[in-house]
Amino acid sequence: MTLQEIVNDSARIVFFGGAGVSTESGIPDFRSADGLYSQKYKYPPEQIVSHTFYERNTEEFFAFYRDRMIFPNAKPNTAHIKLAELERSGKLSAVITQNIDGLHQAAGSRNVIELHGSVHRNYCEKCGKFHGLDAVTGSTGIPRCECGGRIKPDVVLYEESLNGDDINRAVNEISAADTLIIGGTSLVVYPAAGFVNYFTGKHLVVINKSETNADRNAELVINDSIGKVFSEIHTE
Ligand code: CNA
Repeated sequence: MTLQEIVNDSARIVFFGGAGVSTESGIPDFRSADGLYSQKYKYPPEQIVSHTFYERNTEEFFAFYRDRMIFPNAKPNTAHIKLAELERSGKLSAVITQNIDGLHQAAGSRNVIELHGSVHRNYCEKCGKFHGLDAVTGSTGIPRCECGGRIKPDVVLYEESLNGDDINRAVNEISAADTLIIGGTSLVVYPAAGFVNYFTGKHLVVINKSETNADRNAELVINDSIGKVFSEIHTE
């Protein structure tokens, strides 16, 4: 079956995605050749985005975070827009993303499970008050709350655990899906990557530029740009 035929045959699609969904919006991923992991920093990026690094080198964490992880001007691309259309047409029940950029909501998707949090939510470690993205973009050094506390982005760093409600929602959505489309993810970051194993539905599709662990179980594997692939999908 083609992707279009699979979409036509589905009533409850779940999309599970990662950083590759947003590269066509100008946000670099981690593991592509031009991704953050192949760029040179004083510390390896995977170390910088860890809880230990955040605690020990907070200023350097924020320098990297502001420079390489926040893209306030990025716009949703065709993949984000088509996924929102599929939800509106009643075919798609949830988008589960490892991304922190908020572009699915910007495109109009409503049921979005952000397994790794969002750059748009930030909270004071002292008084708990929530702040928007401007608390980070509009400050220098370590962002501070009015109360003097440190403001931490509500994103899941390496060594930190995922939110339990998000895990339950993701597992429930994937278990209830008739079609799971995995796209733009290397599928190597756990526990998120393991959630796709809860799928027991009809059609498993992978759309990713490079190989993934899910390929061998998939009915259809498309090694192409996700924006291009989604631009060819018609919603009914
Ligand atoms: P990753 O490990 O960087 O993998 C991305 C995958 O997408 C790779 O396999 C690429 O081949 C593939 N890819 C890249 N561009 C495209 C494209 N246009 N079309 C199809 N495939 C493409 O990223 P994962 O999401 O798997 O890793 C998980 C990390 C990355 C999560 O914790 C994220 O929070 C984190 N991250 C998020 C963002 C964001 O929010 N936009 C950006 C960078 C990193």
